[in-house]
Amino acid sequence: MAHRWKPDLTQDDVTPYRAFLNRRQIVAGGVAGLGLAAMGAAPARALDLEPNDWEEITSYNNFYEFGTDKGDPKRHAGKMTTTPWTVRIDGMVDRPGDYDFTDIMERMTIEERIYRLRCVERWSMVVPWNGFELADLLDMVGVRPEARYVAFETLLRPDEMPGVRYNVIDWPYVEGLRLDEAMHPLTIMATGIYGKTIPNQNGAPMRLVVPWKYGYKSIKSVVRITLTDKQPPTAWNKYSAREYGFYSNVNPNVDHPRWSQAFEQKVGGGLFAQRVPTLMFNGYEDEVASLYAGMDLVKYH
Ligand SMILES: Nc1nc2c(c(=O)[nH]1)N[C@H]1C(S)=C(S)[C@@H](COP(=O)(O)O)O[C@H]1N2
Ligand SMILES: [Mo]
Repeated sequence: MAHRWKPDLTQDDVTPYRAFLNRRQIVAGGVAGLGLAAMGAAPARALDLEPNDWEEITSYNNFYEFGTDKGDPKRHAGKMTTTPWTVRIDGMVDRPGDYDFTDIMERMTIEERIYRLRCVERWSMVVPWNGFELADLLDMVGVRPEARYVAFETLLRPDEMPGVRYNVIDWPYVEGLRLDEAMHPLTIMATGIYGKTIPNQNGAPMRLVVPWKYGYKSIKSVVRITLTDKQPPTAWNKYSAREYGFYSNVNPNVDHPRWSQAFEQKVGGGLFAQRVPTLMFNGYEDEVASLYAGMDLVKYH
């Protein structure tokens, strides 16, 4: 890949990485006001990359196909059949078809990516995903030059999904990305957590993860990926366009119409859970801000 993102973080690296950030802070303090500002270097932020534990990640979920309670996905998603699993990849691609999940896995490089996850509801987690870059899958099928967007669709199987009898959203759950967002090296299809197969409640056998966007963009249990030249409809935008835009980049300065997005609370931590400031692009500003250069992030929220 031309611009493969260096997976700088694995579970073993989190502590050394923190030490590195602290060193950067010390260095920054030592030359305050002189070279760094001129070089345009931002002060180092100690990003919280301490992974949540398995229990937290797999029992506090949003997967409305199984119910709207945070515990419903774990309670009910066991019913979902994930083998065999085929993903239809179609639209503006050179090699459209129904791709078997096991064949996809044989061709992809699985990496560990420790990412922050920020739900629009203001809770957050850190998840050690395993997965592959979406760009690699798109390269496998060959994206045609006229494609501009990627549309995604979740499995819809009412007899295995007790939540879909309620018309909370318009099933199937659908999502979409601009092609450059989809090809960005931070964008992955996750197939595991903590080195284990991804549990059904987290979106087995493969789900999108776009760490700089609100969690609802990270669509679970994907069965169809369509390359298109039109901005695709998205589930939460259809529900309320005013509240949920197409872009949905994490942004502490653009409030949800019904609540501030300036702060968040990490799941876990019990009584001591702290409200912490939300970061622009969820802390991935250096990596992704250039995708939105010159865009009005309020209008295109
Ligand atoms: N198909 C589908 N995908 C979905 C959802 C959903 O209800 N259905 N919920 C989204 C929301 S709101 C969030 S915050 C994340 C939660 O992912 P997690 O349960 O793995 O933490 O999944 C997203 N993907
Ligand atoms: Mo969410």
